[in-house]
Amino acid sequence: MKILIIANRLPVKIEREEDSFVVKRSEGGLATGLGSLETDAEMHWVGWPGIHVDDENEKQEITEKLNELNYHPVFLSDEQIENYYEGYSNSTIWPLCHYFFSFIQYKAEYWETYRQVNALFCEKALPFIEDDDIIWVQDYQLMLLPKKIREKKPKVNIGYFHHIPFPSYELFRVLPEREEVLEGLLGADLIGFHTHDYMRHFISAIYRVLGLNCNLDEISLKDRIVHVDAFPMGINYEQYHQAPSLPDVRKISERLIGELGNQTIILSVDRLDYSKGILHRLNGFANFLEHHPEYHKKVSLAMIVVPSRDAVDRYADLKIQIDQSIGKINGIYSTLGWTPVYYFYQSFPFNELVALYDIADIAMVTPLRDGMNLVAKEYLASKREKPGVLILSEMAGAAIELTDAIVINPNDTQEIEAAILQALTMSKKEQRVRLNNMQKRIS
Ligand code: GDG
Repeated sequence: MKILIIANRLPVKIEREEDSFVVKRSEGGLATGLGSLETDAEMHWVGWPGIHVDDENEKQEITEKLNELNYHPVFLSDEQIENYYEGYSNSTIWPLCHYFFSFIQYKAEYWETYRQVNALFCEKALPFIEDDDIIWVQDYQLMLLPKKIREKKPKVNIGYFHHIPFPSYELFRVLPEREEVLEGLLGADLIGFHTHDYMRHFISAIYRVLGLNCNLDEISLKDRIVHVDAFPMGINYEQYHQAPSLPDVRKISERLIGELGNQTIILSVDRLDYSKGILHRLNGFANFLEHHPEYHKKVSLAMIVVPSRDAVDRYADLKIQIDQSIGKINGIYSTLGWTPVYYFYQSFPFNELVALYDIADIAMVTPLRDGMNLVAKEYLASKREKPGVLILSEMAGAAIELTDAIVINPNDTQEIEAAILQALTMSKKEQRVRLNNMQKRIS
């Protein structure tokens, strides 16, 4: 028996360096979460290696490199990336599942290519599948895959996990391909979501679109039963909890503290995405600076935005708006010795990221919608001697578990402003109590 994870992306990406290829870790919640999975079973991955190559020899070279790690690449053409990944996945399904109704784009070629690429993943995975294997399909890019695998391998165990929210039926129903998408998912034996709400929405869509009843958490089909359940995704707690005491991380933390002096640091870490509420957060911080001059030169926001999907117009536009908003805040408030917003449009190595978690007094995680949000959990797990405060959006799946955070509505910039003040004035004792409760929960 082996476990075969099939995801849009492999947990590593291939990059061209001079005349060879190098393997690097990919960022993102899916890679982090599944990378921490501990199992004795042999584990394989099937997914896109994050690079476009046409040359068959180069494909062969990459395949051999990845096969050593039990990774099996699915190569996609530029056109497939454009229509399946940037198109149907990220311009149709992503805005739909994150309640950005007016951002949804419907194009026949998006859907056609999505079907074609799901079939391609099936074709590439089949040679590795044996009847007693566990196949674990990941996320919204591959919703048709469970059914496709089931048709070829009726006996195999198939799980599907949806990493993003599943929207209410009233929104889901707008999708022209709603029936085929749901039927695709029902090819799985077990369908998992982060929260009971997403699960409930899915069950209601199954009933309204396909007319199928769900008995508690079971959907009875003609020949088999599909289970649906909520599995709030966690992190490798010990890895994050121990990391700040590693000598290499300590060195970075000490350097940062030396550079920042006794400024209070509010940390924000997201992929570039309109669902993450980055502009609202900046507005909340700008309001805070406007109304609380007593905190000038004392508090800075360290904002990390990890480049993502910038080939999609919406993302490119968002990047411009973020640049402008930060430019405006720094333009108004900066002094020679104080920068209100430290802005990084780049991804950091793990050690630097946990050093930032370690030294940050406050983390602001305020997505407009988020399936779970692992950054919130990582920040809490990394806290040791020095406590910290988490400001968390009620629209993140994580808010269901992390009730000791300062929970806010991310659309309300006044509430964000008030939360910053509450966090800044919270006693260390209260910070410790809240942190302990949440650490207990996530560990
Ligand atoms: C999707 C769903 C759901 C970020 N910046 C750096 C870096 N990261 C890592 C974080 C974290 C991951 O990326 C981000 O995970 P999130 O969960 O916050 O968000 P998404 O990428 O949108 O993930 C989300 C998740 O899937 C899992 O199901 O929680 O709701 O949208 O692990 O640490 N890692 C490094 N440098 C960075 O600069 N090394």
